[in-house]
This record gives sequence, structure tokens and C-alpha cells, in this order.
Amino acid sequence: MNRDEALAIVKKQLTEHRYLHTVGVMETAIKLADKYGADKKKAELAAIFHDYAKFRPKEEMKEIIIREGMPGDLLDYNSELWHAPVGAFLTEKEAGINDIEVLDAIRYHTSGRPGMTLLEKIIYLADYIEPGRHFPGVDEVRDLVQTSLDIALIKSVQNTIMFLMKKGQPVFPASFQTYNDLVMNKGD
Ligand code: DGI
Ligand code: FE
Ligand code: FE
Repeated sequence: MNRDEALAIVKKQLTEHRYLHTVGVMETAIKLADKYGADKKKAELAAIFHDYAKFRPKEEMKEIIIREGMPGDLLDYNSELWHAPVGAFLTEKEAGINDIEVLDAIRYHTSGRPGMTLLEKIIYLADYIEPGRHFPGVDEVRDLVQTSLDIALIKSVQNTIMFLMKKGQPVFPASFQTYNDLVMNKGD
């Protein structure tokens, strides 16, 4: 599937604002793939579809999570987490994309996971730093990504967890596991 076909499919699923975010993630992901030696076409496709399920009704997402045997603890946490695994499922089912690397990058774009692949790291970070993002700490991560993908990723996962904790919100265990895995394996 080429870029324009993919963009046309997701455009129908998204608001204008979320579509512009998606284009920002796509452009950022391609640049990161180029810089860090990942497959640029896979980065492009994963970025385009990463928020595919963002506006599905909660009941539909819940039903898919149960029916498809996705991790049960997802339902105990913020429903904002659901669009990532459900998005991977629907991207395969509705758009016919079956590249597991692309689908996993969509699946883990919100929480991350221990042992993230290069492509998963790129999509997580591109989602965090695309030009339309404006929140405290984003410029620091934009700077860090110029020198180290992993250091930038640790910072972004840390910021996300700290943001949730400051608001007194629960943190999904996979987010903590991602953080621990990155910090314990960063190799210095
Ligand atoms: O879909 P986007 O807005 O582009 O970004 P995203 O997929 O990273 O989703 C961010 C949302 O997910 C945000 O509202 C915070 C929430 N979130 C991310 N990690 C966790 C989380 N919520 C909980 N409860 N726990 C997490 O670990
Ligand atoms: Fe998302
Ligand atoms: Fe996003």
C-alpha cells in the first residue's frame, strides 16, 4: 500500500486535528528511520496507522480486547491505552496490513514494552515529538533524539509516567516495565 492510499484510509477514521498529528508522526518517523537505519516504508506505514482506532467507541474496543484475548489488565486501566492494541488488530483486519513489525509498532505505541524493536522505538518517539506536540519536556526529547534514540526514549517514557503520577493517575504496568527494561539495559 502506498502512502496516499494509507493516508486516505486513516483520514476517514480521524478528526482533522488527529489527522494532522498523524502526518507529523509520519514525517518524524521517516526522518528517525533514516537516521537510525530502520525500514523507512515500515516506519511510514506504522506511523500512518498508529492512531487508527483512536475514535472507536469504548464498547467496541472493549469487546475486541476480550474477544481477541488481549492482555486482560488493559481493561483495568485508562481507556486511552486501548486504541493501540485495538488499532493493530483493526489495521490488519480492515486495511489488510499484515506485516507483524508494523502491527507491533502500532500495538505498543502508547505503553511501549520490554525489548522494544528499533521500529517500535521510532514510532513511540515520533508520536511523542512530532512538530504538533507542545508540552513541557518535549524540546529536551527533540534534542536528545539527535544523539541517542534510547536516551530520548527513556526520557519520554519517564516523562509520561511522571505526568500520570503527578496527576495521581494509575500507571499501566507495561509502561513501568518498559522504563525498567530501558534503564537496566542502556549499557553504561
Ligand atoms: O494517541 P496519542 O494521544 O497520540 O498518544 P498516546 O497513544 O501515547 O496516548 C496518550 C494517552 O495515553 C494519554 O492520555 C496518557 C495515556 N497513557 C499513556 N501511558 C499510560 C497512559 N495511561 C495510563 N493510565 N497508564 C499509562 O501507562
Ligand atoms: Fe496513540
Ligand atoms: Fe498519536
